[in-house]
Amino acid sequence: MRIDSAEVIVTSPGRNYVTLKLTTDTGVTGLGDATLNGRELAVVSYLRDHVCPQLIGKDASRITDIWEYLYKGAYWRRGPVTMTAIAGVDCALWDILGKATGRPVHELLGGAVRDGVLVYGHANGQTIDDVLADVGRYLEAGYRAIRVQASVPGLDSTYGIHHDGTGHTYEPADARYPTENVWDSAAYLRFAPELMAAVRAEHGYDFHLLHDVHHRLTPREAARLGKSLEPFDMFWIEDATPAEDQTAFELIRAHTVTPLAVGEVFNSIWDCRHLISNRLVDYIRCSVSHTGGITHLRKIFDLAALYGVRTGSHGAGDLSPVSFAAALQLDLAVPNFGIQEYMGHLSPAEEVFKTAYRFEDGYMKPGDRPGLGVEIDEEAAARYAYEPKSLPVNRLRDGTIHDW
Ligand code: GCO
Ligand code: MG
Repeated sequence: MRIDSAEVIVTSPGRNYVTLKLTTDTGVTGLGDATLNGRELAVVSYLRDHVCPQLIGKDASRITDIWEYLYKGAYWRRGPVTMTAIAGVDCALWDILGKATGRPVHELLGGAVRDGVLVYGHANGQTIDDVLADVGRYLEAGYRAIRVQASVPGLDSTYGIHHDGTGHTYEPADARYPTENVWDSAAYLRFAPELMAAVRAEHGYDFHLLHDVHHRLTPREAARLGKSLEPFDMFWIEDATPAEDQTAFELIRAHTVTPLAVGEVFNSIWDCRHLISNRLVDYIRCSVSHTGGITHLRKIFDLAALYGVRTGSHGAGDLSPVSFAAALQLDLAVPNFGIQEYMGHLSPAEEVFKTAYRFEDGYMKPGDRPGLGVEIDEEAAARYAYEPKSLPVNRLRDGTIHDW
């Protein structure tokens, strides 16, 4: 079973998605998500110009060998562009192996160790009342875990607060030049406990409550946040501080028992090793698409298992349904699974990507289609042309660029 063609499909059904499609000489096709939000075309070039030509003629069932070939063979290792490109190839190869053997990928990974994948949805709003109503909608829909974000009073706009009435939230998809948000950590630190208190007072404690800080605090501020949220029994606080400064987590850990999650911007096991082996985080949030695919993410999850760290993969709307399907296959098969983010996709994406997974009673079931369980409608994909989009930039009140 040799790789006969390798095509990169760029489509923008609501968000920009980059999909690698591999086809074998036996006519089996495999899909992998290679979307690097806001920097999509860098991966398109990496694949089209450098990787795709080298794949032709290779034995598609030698997944690990191809992974090593692309990682070690390029000389330049790691980094989001490289690891997203490799992820696209890796997931497409697992998809092919599944289809060729007639098995869903989780069976090839050792089989399901649970019946469904616990997912969390995104509730948010401009005011606490809006948030309370949104949390109510998620509970009504059967969610057992909910991430809660709200606009910080006194700030004109807060990243990630947007509700289009579909029950899903999406990050702003702006044009080439990013919008600029103003941030104030002191205002946020005063507000966050008030928000979580209101959520627990209104909806009780019988569901998991999560919150994302988007890397905005100093270690000391993050410690204070964790401590102030302890009464609200958080499932986690995510990305409390910029994660490249890894010893910072020692300070946070020393002051709070609120669980910590990190890793959506990581791209290899080397980014995770210190935090995991020193037990500085509770959940590792790497995604299949930005961390070298199923093959590499499995290694990260196995390392995490040694230290009692659980998984909590990134699953924002800027990861395509192909990525989400791949995440579910792995989530189902790893013993130390914790939770999976599920932001959902805008309806045009459902025209382009035909998925088999379904939400049931708080859990996601990947279904038993062979491979990853996703097909792409290329005609539909062609109707949604690529448009450059950027995430917003974050500045302090005095104009200083801030972390996010
Ligand atoms: C999350 C993420 C998103 C990111 C987005 C950036 O936890 O879902 O933090 O909100 O901002 O994926 O591309
Ligand atoms: Mg996040």
